[in-house]
Amino acid sequence: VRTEVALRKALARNELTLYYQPKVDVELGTIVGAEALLRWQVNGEDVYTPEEFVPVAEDCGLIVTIGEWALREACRQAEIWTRLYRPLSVSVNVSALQFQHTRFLDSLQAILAETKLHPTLLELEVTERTVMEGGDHIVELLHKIKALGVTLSLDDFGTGYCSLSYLKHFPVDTLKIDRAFIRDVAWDNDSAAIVSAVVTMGKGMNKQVLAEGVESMDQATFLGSVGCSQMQGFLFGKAMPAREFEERISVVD
Ligand code: G
Ligand code: G
Ligand code: MN
Ligand code: NA
Repeated sequence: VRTEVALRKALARNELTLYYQPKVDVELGTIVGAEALLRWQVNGEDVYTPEEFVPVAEDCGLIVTIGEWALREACRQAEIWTRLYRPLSVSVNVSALQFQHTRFLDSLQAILAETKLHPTLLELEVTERTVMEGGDHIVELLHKIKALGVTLSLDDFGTGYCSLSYLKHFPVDTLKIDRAFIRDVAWDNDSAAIVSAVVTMGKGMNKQVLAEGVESMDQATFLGSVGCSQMQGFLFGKAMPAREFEERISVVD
């Protein structure tokens, strides 16, 4: 029953929660932030994965409400962690539909004001597809978001269908290299060449580069050797409940 009705009920019953996956900087040797990821749970058990229910929410438009909730919740949480421990950034995935909604910028500003999270500690993750299909006003919107101090990352970088030239036009701060490229990086020459080139390109363009899906030390070592120090993946931690993430940051690491 992956329907709109079921999703609405889930929202009303507070069955949607956010998990947090650590983002680390291996040069600094610390967790620098987290990516907030939606979970639909009943009694602590996942009922549907985000791959299953996010597309449904997108189709019926509920992603606007859900996305706004997730944004507020992630900001609220990051502000608490920053106040209790140290500055930690939070990355929130934003769907195309949510992004294109007329009230997105207003709601973003309202959430920042309400939660008092320093805007530079919020990163919005958009996909190549979202920016490509967004039309001319997307560039303007991205600039307005950046004017608030909020940072932008291109999620699943390299898997979209667009040309590199768009990178010149979209003011994103970070490239998140898709885990499909990281998977084989320790032994496959082509993957290694692509990743190395993306890191060089990103740095040349004054962007941060983060590798997703890092699962092994071999992968992390390779990434370090080509100058990519920001990583996310099972090697450092899966997405976890807020309380568990807080335990990770509250110990000196
Ligand atoms: O958490 P992973 O565990 O399974 O997430 C799967 C996918 O679901 C992610 O790639 C991401 O694109 C999407 N997703 C997770 N959380 C959110 C969210 O808050 N908003 C949107 N739009 N997508 C999300
Ligand atoms: O598309 P997006 O990157 O926003 O979503 C992240 C997805 O990647 C989530 O589904 C998350 O569970 C998954 N993921 C995160 N780290 C790893 C990893 O190290 N290996 C694999 N296979 N998947 C991961
Ligand atoms: Mn993401
Ligand atoms: Na991704």
